[in-house]
Formats: sequence, structure tokens, C-alpha cells
Amino acid sequence: MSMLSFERKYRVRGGTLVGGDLFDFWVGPFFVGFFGVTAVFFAALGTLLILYGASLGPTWNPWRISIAPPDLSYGLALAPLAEGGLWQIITVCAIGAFVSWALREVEIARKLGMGLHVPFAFSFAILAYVTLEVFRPLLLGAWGHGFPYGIFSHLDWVSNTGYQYLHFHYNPAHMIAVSLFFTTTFALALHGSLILSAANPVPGTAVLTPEHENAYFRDFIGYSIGTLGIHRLGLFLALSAVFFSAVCIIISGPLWTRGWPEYWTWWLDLPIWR
Ligand code: 07D
Ligand code: 07D
Ligand code: U10
Repeated sequence: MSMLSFERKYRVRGGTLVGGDLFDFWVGPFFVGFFGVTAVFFAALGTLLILYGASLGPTWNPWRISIAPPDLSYGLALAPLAEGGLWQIITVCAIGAFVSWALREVEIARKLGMGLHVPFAFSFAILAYVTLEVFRPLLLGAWGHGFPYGIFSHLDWVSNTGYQYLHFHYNPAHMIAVSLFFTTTFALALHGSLILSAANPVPGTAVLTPEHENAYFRDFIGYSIGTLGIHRLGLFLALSAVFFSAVCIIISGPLWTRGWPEYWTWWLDLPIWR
């Protein structure tokens, strides 16, 4: 059965937040909606501005194109286009596109009578991005603290910002975020492998059920979190990882200005060692 005929019964009217029936239609597989139009608008404008910025720059090498934020001397002011103004408009376009994308997810969920878990999850990615490009620069008093738009140049920013605090691994929120990212992939590996082991067993044997999945982990570690529980845990782990990432960068500068290793002197100063 082709996917489209299968999907026809899900192509129902309504659920839109803005625009009523106006954009309530599909183009091929894509639902459009008001926020589909705004997403395409912001994404197209932002991409065109990146291309314009690249045309002003020294290279067309896709890995080396970079649109930098304004110099720190501009503070929180608007800068001329070629001196960071483009970065400022592109940032507005990016936020416009990401928020449109999240609201389009909301409209699709409402249409289908589903929960809002997907847009809720994506909003954490948007939060991390806005923390890097808006909240932290605002708190530090200059747009120049944002990261540049370029594949290699944004890596340079991460490295330079890390070394500005001597050794970023000593940032306690970075430790928690990293551990949560590792735990997220561990949980997905356990879940993916468990499901495949039951749903895709040795050829010639019957497909097994969640009963077996539960029994496996009870035999193994004495407890099974359950079929719904593992998805709740996965979402929680992933969103916590991104949340603690946002925390680790917002405290670097606005809250802690010295090297991160120095933060741990509180441990050496505990009266217990004296
Ligand atoms: C697989 C879903 C698909 C998404 C993809 C990304 C673009 C950019 C634009 C040339 C998992 C599409 C890429 C549209 C093209 C221009 C101007 C998601 C999947 C395939 N990074 N980062 C990458 C972004 C930050 C860091 C790769 C974006 C922070 C490190 C890709 C953002 C910090 C490394 C990329 C962003 C940081 C990367 C692969 C926004 C901390 C790598 C991404 C908007 C978070 C890796 C050369 C991936 C790499 C990498 C995109 C922000 C660190 C180019 C869009 C500032 C250390 N980042 N990044 O698979 O190979 O994501 O870099 O915030 O090692 Mg980055
Ligand atoms: C910001 C992405 C948002 C994306 C959005 C969507 C499109 C559309 C279209 C494909 C947050 C974009 C979509 C553009 C694409 C199509 C069609 C996600 C974002 C909205 N670190 N570190 C982190 C590790 C070191 C440093 C986070 C590990 C060094 C700094 C994570 C190591 C130093 C910052 C992390 C390590 C250092 C970070 C990133 C190991 C450098 C940050 C994840 C093993 C010398 C950043 C909020 C994240 C952060 C961050 C992991 C090493 C510096 C926890 C595993 C020691 C300066 N590091 N790091 O945040 O917290 O994703 O950002 O060594 O700013 Mg680190
Ligand atoms: C999961 C799951 C599960 C499943 C699943 C999945 C999680 C158990 C049941 C899903 C998982 C997968 C499929 C696995 C793979 C996924 C990943 C690895 C994640 C990463 C994904 C990617 C890298 C793919 C990314 C691709 C994207 C985002 C598609 C890109 C598409 C577009 C850019 C078009 C978007 C459409 C929009 C915005 C609306 C419609 C618009 C158009 C069609 C364009 C036409 C425009 C208009 C009509 C509007 C007018 C335009 C204007 C005003 C401006 C125009 C200006 C111009 C200059 C053009 O758990 O269950 O299985 O499957």
C-alpha cells in the first residue's frame, strides 16, 4: 500500500493555531500550515543571507565559510551588515525558523489528537541555541560572545571558549551534561537491542512479546522499567542532557569568570581535611 493512500485518513481538517483553513493543506508528504510558510520564509531568507555573507568573504569552501558576530566593541548595538549585522539578522531568521518548526509540530500533533511531547522536546534544543546566541551574550553585554555560523569556525569558538576557562571538563554542569549524553546513548542501545532481540529473534522461531523483554531485565538486573517507562526515561535523559548543557554555558562568564579547575578549591577547603 502506498504511503499516501495509507495516510489519507489522517489528513483531517483543523487543529491549526493560526490562519484557520487558509494554509490547512499538504504539499506532497509535507503538512504546510501557517508555520510551514513562516518556516520556509525564515529558512530561505537566512540561507540567502549566509550565501550573501559568503560572497563577501574570502572563500566558497563550504567547510570554511563563516559569518561572524559583531566585534565585542559593538556591545549590544546593531552592527553594519558586513561587520556582524548579517549574523544578527541570520540569528533572528534562525530563531524564527526554529520556533515556526516547533509550532508546526504543535499543529500536526493537534490535528492527530496526539500529545505535545515532540514540540516540547524540540523546545529544549531551541533553548540551548538561544542560550548560546542570545541569553549569554545579553548577560555578558556583547553579541560578540555568540558563536559564528560556519562549520569549522563554530568548532573554533567551542575550543576557544573552553580554554578561556582553562579546562572546561572541570565545569560541574558540563560533567553532568556529558554523563547524561552518554547515558542517553547507553539507554537507546539497550532499548534498541532489546526490542530487536524480541521482535526479530533467531530465524524460524516465533516473535516474542514485552513479557519476554520484562523477564530478560528481571533475570539480568532484578528490575524492568517497562515498555512505556523506557521511553519516558529516554526522553527525560535526553532533555536533561540538553538542559544541563544550557546551564554549563550560561554559568561560564555570567556566574564564574575564572578557570573551572579553580572552582573545585571548595572541595580542598572542606574543614574535614584540616
Ligand atoms: C544528525 C540531525 C541532522 C542535522 C544536521 C546538521 C547545518 C549547518 C550551515 C554551513 C545531530 C545540519 C547542519 C544546517 C550548515 C552552514 C552555515 C543532528 C542530526 C546534519 N551545530 N558541533 C556539527 C550545528 C553548536 C559541535 C555538525 C548547528 C554549538 C562539535 C553540524 C548548531 C556547540 C561538533 C553541526 C550547532 C557545537 C559539531 C554535525 C546550532 C555545542 C562536531 C551535527 C544551530 C552544541 C560536529 C564539523 C549533528 C562536526 C558538529 C551543526 C551548534 C559543537 C555541522 C546547526 C555552538 C564539537 N555541528 N555545535 O550531527 O563534525 O547533530 O563539526 O546550534 O564535531 Mg555544531
Ligand atoms: C545548541 C543545537 C540546537 C539545534 C537546533 C536545530 C537546523 C536545521 C536542517 C538537517 C545543544 C538546528 C537545526 C539548523 C537543519 C536540516 C534539513 C544543542 C544545540 C535548535 N564536551 N563544551 C557541550 C562534550 C570539551 C565546551 C555540550 C564532550 C572541551 C563549550 C555537551 C566532551 C572543551 C561548550 C558537550 C567535551 C569544551 C560545550 C554540547 C569530551 C573545548 C558549549 C551539547 C568527551 C576545549 C556546549 C549549550 C549541546 C554547551 C558544550 C560535550 C569536551 C567546551 C554537553 C562529550 C573540554 C564552550 N559540550 N568541551 O549543548 O553546553 O547541545 O552548549 O571531551 O557551549 Mg563540551
Ligand atoms: C521515530 C520514531 C518512530 C518512527 C519514526 C521515527 C523517531 C517508533 C514509526 C522518525 C525517525 C526517522 C525517520 C529516522 C531518521 C531520522 C533522523 C536521523 C533525524 C534527522 C533527520 C534528518 C536529517 C532529515 C531532515 C529533513 C527534513 C527536516 C525535511 C526537510 C524539508 C523541508 C525543508 C520542507 C519542510 C516543509 C515545510 C516547512 C512546509 C511545506 C512547505 C513546502 C513543501 C515548500 C513549499 C512552500 C510553501 C507552499 C510555502 C510558501 C513559501 C514561501 C512563502 C517562501 C518561499 C521562498 C523561497 C525563496 C522558496 O520513534 O516510531 O516510526 O519514523
